[in-house]
Amino acid sequence: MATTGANHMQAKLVLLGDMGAGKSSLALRFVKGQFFDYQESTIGAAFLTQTLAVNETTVKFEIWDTAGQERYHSLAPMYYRGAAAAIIVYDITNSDSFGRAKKWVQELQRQGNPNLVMALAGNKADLSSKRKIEAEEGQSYAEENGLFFMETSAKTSQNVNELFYEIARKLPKAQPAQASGMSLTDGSTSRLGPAKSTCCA
Ligand SMILES: Nc1nc2c(ncn2[C@@H]2O[C@H](COP(=O)(O)OP(=O)(O)OP(=O)(O)O)[C@@H](O)[C@H]2O)c(=O)[nH]1
Ligand SMILES: [Mg+2]
Repeated sequence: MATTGANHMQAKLVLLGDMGAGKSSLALRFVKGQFFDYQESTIGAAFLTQTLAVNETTVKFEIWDTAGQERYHSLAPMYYRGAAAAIIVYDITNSDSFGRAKKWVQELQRQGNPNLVMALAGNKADLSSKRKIEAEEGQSYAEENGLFFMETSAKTSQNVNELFYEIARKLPKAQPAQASGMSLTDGSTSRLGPAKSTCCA
């Protein structure tokens, strides 16, 4: 089919959240379709890219996977400054990580970028027997603060692609093609076939 009218956009996206919440695992699942039970804690930050096709638009995500350890906190503004989107990640089995997520939301709100698309991800949804934070709690916090919410699992892939697609759909478009409808289908399967991926972490 003709590609006339296709738009291409780049979007800087930052992953923020407590150490161990699963930021790197979500990025790795999304970009490479991989998961490691023993994912190393990030030092500084890692950079990855992934391109998605949504409607008539191709979105290249430039993903900054930040380090959650407190000693790296002061670096965070370098990564969220100028970002089009932020995913704030907590671990549903860890109440402290939910508290830390709220702190990140507040910090981003203080930056006052009204166009920032913010998502709250309650990760490790596969560990339901160890759950400390109910989905309703994440959902209502997100609603009160203008974020959208999903529970995810980097381990099982649950909602990982969906999270990034939803962000892509919410990004302000220079030329909106259609109101809705993704070009890739079946959100229940793990492989949606992203257009291209690179990683230089
Ligand atoms: N069961 C389960 N384990 C997960 C999931 N996501 C991440 N993990 C595990 O949780 C641990 C921490 O994951 P990371 O992705 O390194 O977390 P992080 O947020 O990047 O941590 P920092 O880089 O230290 O900020 C690793 O052992 C992962 O295997 C998930 O969805 N389910
Ligand atoms: Mg990490």
